[in-house]
Amino acid sequence: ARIVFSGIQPTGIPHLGNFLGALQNWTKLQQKAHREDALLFAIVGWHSLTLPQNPQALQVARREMLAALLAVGLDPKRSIIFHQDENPHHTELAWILNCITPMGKLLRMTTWKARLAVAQNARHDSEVDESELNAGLFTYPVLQAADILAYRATHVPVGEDQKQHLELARDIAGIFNRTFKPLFPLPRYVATPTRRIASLKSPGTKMSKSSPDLASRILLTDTDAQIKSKIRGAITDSIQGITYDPLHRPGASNLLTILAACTGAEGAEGVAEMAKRYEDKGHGELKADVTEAVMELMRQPRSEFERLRGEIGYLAEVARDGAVRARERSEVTMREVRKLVGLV
Ligand code: AQP
Repeated sequence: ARIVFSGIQPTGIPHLGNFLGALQNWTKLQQKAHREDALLFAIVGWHSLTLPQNPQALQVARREMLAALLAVGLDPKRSIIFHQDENPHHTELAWILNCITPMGKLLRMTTWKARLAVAQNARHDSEVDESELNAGLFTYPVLQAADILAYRATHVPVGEDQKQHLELARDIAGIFNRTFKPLFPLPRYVATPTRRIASLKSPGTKMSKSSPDLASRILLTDTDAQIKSKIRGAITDSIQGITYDPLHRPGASNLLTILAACTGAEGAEGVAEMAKRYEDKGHGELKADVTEAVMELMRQPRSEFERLRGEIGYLAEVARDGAVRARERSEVTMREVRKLVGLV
């Protein structure tokens, strides 16, 4: 049987990138799962604290992310949907794993290096060094490894931006297994069929919840009019015709990726096929079709989300039940871990 685990940070309303790169895939996995498979989807509040959060906003975002997971079709009867921060086993295991993880491996994480670059840009100062970043950012991937290993997950569906973290989780599992006793299966990366979705405004970077430019992302809550205006304003280029060339034509290529993903034309082949269809067409036509496809895809989850976000009592109930079921499972792992490291 497979044990599937994935997570998302409660850092705001999910966007089209989260939807195509993660959430939609989770729902598909749930549909395809065998009866004996376990599925766990966590809202990872502790991870979100690695960047400054407004406490009131975080409280709302946490609840709304749960509403979003239900709105895209995750079923609390089938999947364990829970708040990471309501299961202390994650931090307990993270500490133990911290103590066997070489610093050198963490220093090589591209997310860590990227955060450093962000800090340098924000301060216009290339002299800013790692010592000024918080330690949580540095050990972020260890907490992520603990999230996965606490359930002895076998399959982890995440966007390709998370692949390096998953490789680290496998490394850490291997170190634990060799140091103590084989306990953790090496979790496998389950690739999303969709390539990373880029920002509509700076298509060289990924679409992100935390970008200050609201026009750079399409939110689950956007109305048809907002979707239309954001796609109309997406940065493209002035080259005639459409080709898929992410390096030289990132904007147009991103629109092709979105269109392919929204219409179920999966993987590189789907995008190539889409590119062929538009080779003699203009950006205007491509944008109009992308708009239609995105509106169509988001319609149902958006209305479900709008309905659920006010159901505070129901959401609390789902969270409570999810946390109990998650803790039951991770307790089994933690009993073994404590015994193996000598903490009994
Ligand atoms: N642009 C993207 N394209 C495809 N997949 C994406 N994911 C995120 N951005 C894209 C996938 O969404 C899942 C949850 O991500 P997360 O909440 O852990 O945060 P993140 O990866 O850091 O994404 P954001 O939206 O950019 O959030 P902030 O701005 O808060 O950091 C992951 O599976 C991720 O791969």
